[in-house]
Amino acid sequence: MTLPRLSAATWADRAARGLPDEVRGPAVDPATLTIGQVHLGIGAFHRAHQAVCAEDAAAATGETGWGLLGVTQRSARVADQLGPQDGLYGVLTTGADATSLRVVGAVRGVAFPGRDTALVLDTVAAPTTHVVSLTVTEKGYRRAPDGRLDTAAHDVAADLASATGELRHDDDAATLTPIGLLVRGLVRRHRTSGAPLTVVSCDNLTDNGAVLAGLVTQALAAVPGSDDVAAWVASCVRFPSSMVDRIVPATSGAHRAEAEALLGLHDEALVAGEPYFQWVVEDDFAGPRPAWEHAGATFTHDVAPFERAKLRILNATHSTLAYHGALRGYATIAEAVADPDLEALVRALVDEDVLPTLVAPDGLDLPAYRDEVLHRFANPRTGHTTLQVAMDGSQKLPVRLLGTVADRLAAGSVPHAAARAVAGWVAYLRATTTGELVVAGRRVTLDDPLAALLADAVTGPDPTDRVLALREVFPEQVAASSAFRDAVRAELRDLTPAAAVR
Ligand code: CS2
Repeated sequence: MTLPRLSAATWADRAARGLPDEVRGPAVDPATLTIGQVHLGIGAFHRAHQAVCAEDAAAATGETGWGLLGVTQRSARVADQLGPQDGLYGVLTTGADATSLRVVGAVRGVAFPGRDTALVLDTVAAPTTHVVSLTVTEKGYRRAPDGRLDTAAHDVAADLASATGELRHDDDAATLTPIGLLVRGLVRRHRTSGAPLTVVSCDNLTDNGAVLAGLVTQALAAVPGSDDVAAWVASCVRFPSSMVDRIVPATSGAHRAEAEALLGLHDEALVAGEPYFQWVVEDDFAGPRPAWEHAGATFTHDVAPFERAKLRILNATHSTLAYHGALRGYATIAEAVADPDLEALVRALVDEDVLPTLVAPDGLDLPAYRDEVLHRFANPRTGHTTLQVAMDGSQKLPVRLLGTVADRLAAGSVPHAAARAVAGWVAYLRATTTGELVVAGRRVTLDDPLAALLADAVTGPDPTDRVLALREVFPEQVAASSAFRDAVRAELRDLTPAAAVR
């Protein structure tokens, strides 16, 4: 039987007929919300995290001015999913023992820059918009190996030209990158309302606020005639850091079946996530801000210790389980962490290599946090695949793992567990390049923006030196350590998929 599609009308009808205990609707009437925040990168993570928080905060405070305009980056797919559903979508929360579904209505519009550039820029510029937030993934920031904006890349260069056009009111120029879109939106805001604005990065980067501020400054420095805009950004635009946490896998057929059974409606925009939610935000806003603290977020003056603990404990062990797990043929993170060898490896990584590099944020017991993270990974109902976490390793490893390596080397220690984690990535690169890695019956190919470079580096005997010499990935002090290279080489010797599968 084909179910009716979720929309404002079908939802109202469904709610009128009575809902099971596990299902609830929007916390506020979506029709009452007006847009006060633009979100760049409206993927599954945003819909399961910041959008839920926005809605709960609106419900708690009665403030109706914080509805969201979501912007997709790559394709119009999310716009096509949410448009016919009046912006409504379900969030399926898959706890170890209980499942629930809530329909969220905080997203009041979805735009695709290829189609709706003017709408996005006008909304960023509108004085009623106070916040722009981003989840565009590590690679979305378009940084060169030196960490600065990659102005030599053709899409970044095209966006700088488009920002130059914006100064001259050239409304037809397209934008290709999230940073380009943001910069162009800032140019328009400066020349129209000039109202203060807060830009919140929600990506897994160290000091994400400062990184984003730096990229915007570098972009404007490359746009002739934008000095006034740069001065306005420096004085009227804030870039607080934030640490976000919720495990949100790609929505699967099983999630869809479960949601449809609960809701009785078909939802093209469904997302799924674990029950855990955390958002630590630097309290540094240029103008009004949403009261996210009423919806589970924490405001603080120093996000750095939370961010560092999360990246170095959660994300580093996640990636380690992804590569080593995939090499052992495990399809999910839950299966990988249930393997005693792999659990021992990630515990050693945290205890021996990561913890010595961290200062616990106030009120956080780091060993307890480690245990909680591994417990979350073990939830078999999350369904997060090793291959999803394994993608984009060249962008993720420097942030989550190689800072630990650099700090341990600087302290005079060779981080052996981290070397084993890195060797897992190199073995994964090798096995995906030769085509010998098969997970869940499927041959795995490498999903990484630097795939060609990485494939080249792992081809031939003894790839360790060539991979560690990639300045796009490994910082100088790590690449220069012969002790670390030797440790990775030694670990790599035992790591082939064939040998690893039990
Ligand atoms: C994961 C993260 O895909 C990945 O690389 O490590 O997306 C992780 O699930 C989130 O950061 C959890 O908050």
